[in-house]
Amino acid sequence: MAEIFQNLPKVKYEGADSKNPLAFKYYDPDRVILGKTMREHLPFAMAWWHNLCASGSDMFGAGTSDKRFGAEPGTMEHAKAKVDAGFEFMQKLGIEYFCFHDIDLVPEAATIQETNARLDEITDYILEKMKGTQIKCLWGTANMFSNPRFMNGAGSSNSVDVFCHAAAQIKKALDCTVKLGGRGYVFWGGREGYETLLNTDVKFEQENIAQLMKMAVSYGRSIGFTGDFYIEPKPKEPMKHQYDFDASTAIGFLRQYGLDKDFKMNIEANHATLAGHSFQHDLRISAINGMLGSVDANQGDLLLGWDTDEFPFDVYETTLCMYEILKAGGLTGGLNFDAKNRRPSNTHEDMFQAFVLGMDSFALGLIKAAALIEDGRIDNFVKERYASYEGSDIGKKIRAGSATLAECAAIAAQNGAPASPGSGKQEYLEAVMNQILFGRA
Ligand code: XLS
Ligand code: NI
Ligand code: NI
Repeated sequence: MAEIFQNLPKVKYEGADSKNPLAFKYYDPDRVILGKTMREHLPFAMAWWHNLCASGSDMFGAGTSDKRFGAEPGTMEHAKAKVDAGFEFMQKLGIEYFCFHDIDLVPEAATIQETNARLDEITDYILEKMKGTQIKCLWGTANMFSNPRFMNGAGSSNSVDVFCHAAAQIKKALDCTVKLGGRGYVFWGGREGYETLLNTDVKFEQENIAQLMKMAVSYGRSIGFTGDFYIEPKPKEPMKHQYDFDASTAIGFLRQYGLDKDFKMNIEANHATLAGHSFQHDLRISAINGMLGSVDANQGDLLLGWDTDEFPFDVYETTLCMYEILKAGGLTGGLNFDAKNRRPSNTHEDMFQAFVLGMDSFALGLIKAAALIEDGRIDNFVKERYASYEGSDIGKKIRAGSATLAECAAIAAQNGAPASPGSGKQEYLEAVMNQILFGRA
């Protein structure tokens, strides 16, 4: 097999003093942090679509980067060349997982039967490639948003024919995910939303999405899929409003339709910020509901109102993300770089450097999150902040759910005006964070 990324070496850990642009400064896979190796804490994944398919085109201009990998786009030779490129790339970076949409793997054909035959061929090829490597599938999904048939949605489409087409794609994407040993299966509701309520029956659409998910669970379990299904919340883009707005909304939806045992959240940083939340917020909401499954590890630009899918660079964000993940006891999924190079970063070397940046940002985040936890000042402050509950009989009763309004009112009358609830000390805590992040300057 000819090397595709010639002159791009296997990326190794060289430590924080290295100035080698193709070396890790912080990601040292065998380093143990809080009892587990970095490799175990950070199950990094490559997104097939951004890394192997997207060429940097946007609505103002054509692609800038060459993703032909020696073959003609739109052919099965190209589909295989992408597999070759992807596996070489993952091995050179030490990435152990990949994520895919059905039509990232093969060009869609005129009929479902033909597309499915192509998917059979490519998944055989991928399985063969996986042998003798550490590389595994993190999750699969069906692209139910690019083809014009999905202009009004997939599960939420007004057309039953489109609904059935979506079901067919999910069925096959589940087959492929199971065949490749995927840990999870994702529903990102690309066009499951609306442009105007004037033409939309929201209840009808949401019920249909739930039905489609139920069918997916029942089919997935019948073919031996034991992993988690994930909803990936996003508030808008491409639709004006998307039903899986944020983690809270998606969790409520799953509970309403009895899907919460089979589903968890796949939280994407840039989607959380589009919803007006921080990344940490949606991670926390998922975690406290027992639904933190996987993460789409990217970063948005707060000056832009869309999903810019940048490689993570902000170490405050990666630290707070890893803090939430550590506190939740880890991920059952992984950290998928649903991220793309900026359009002018258009060389193959840039693809490597983007992953070096992303992996190092998360490695640094992990190191710093562990330090925040070991330092204990923040956790202790939070514990102390609520201590009046543990420290009083009425507080214990409220926590246990056995207090009444009358009892609380009697205590309020007896105690008189409450003392100050105490300072929130935000600035102090932010200073602690800076001290942990930057240490000796
Ligand atoms: C788009 C989403 C998408 C999902 C997979 O904004 O992030 O890429 O991760 O369909
Ligand atoms: Ni995503
Ligand atoms: Ni996204």
